[in-house]
Amino acid sequence: MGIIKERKKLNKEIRKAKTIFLMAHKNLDLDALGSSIGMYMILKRRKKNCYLIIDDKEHEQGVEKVLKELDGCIDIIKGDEVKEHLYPRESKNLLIVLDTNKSELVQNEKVLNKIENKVVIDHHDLGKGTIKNALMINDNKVSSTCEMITSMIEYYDVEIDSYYATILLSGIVLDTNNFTLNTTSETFYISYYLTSLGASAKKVQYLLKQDIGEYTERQKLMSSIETINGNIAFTKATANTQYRREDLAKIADTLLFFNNIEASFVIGKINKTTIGLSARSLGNFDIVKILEKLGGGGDTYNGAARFEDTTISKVEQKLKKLLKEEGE
Ligand SMILES: [Mn+2]
Repeated sequence: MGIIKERKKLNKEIRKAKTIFLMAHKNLDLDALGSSIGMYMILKRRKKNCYLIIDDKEHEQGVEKVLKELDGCIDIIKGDEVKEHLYPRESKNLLIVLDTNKSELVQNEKVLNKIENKVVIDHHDLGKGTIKNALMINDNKVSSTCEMITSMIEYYDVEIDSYYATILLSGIVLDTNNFTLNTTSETFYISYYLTSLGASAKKVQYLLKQDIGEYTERQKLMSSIETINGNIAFTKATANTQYRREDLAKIADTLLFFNNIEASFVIGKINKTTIGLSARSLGNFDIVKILEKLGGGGDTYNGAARFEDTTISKVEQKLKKLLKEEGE
């Protein structure tokens, strides 16, 4: 397991630092937030000054609930406020980036230049835009960043409150879609471990609860699924509904559950002028190749692209043409 193998290098960075900033990806989800909070707890036990950087203006419901419940327990700052909290000696500051390795995806890209010592802890594939000059702790075989952080907690027997164990578990449940994707024996073991610390499955369910209206909107897309080349599932929204990018991604996740499907593509409007495309793969179909031709990108399992000033059907035509060529 990557993070345990790299623990000495990681510990060296942590030991050197007096003040540590944690930053995950934009549009925080429970894996990003859970792993950040888990890391925060590890660092607090080591008596470090710690700040969690959050610039998102809006949060999805689970994240919103956790942030409300944790109000006051964690030092949260904005990217712009990093300057005020830096330790005077530059080399004594450390930035830990969690649940992404891409510069453009972090909460505040400018922070990357403000702190020289950097560690990235992530489970997504490396690629174009991967943060440079950082200790890279990356394992794309792991279900989630929460799984990585919990491995550290277990290895060092860090005492954590059952509430934090619950948040870490919810990150794993989210990223594995209820233990159906990227789940290994280690994932189950780590989840068992969190449960033994008092993580509550019921509370996880509460954090991951969905909005009925949003669910219904998503189901609409499930009624027009097509298959392409026999192993690719495709669906698209109508032009009069706007979806959040996470919703398109959730539908793409769901499409992978059907027989013979290796990859999925979902198209929908994400704001007035932008069309979003979300793609998923079980790992055998190269979605990145297709997405890059469309101006987007991703990794082995997840990817996306966006299009301005065009229509859903035009994007659909482009995508289908590429997929057909791929199938020939
Ligand atoms: Mn994740």
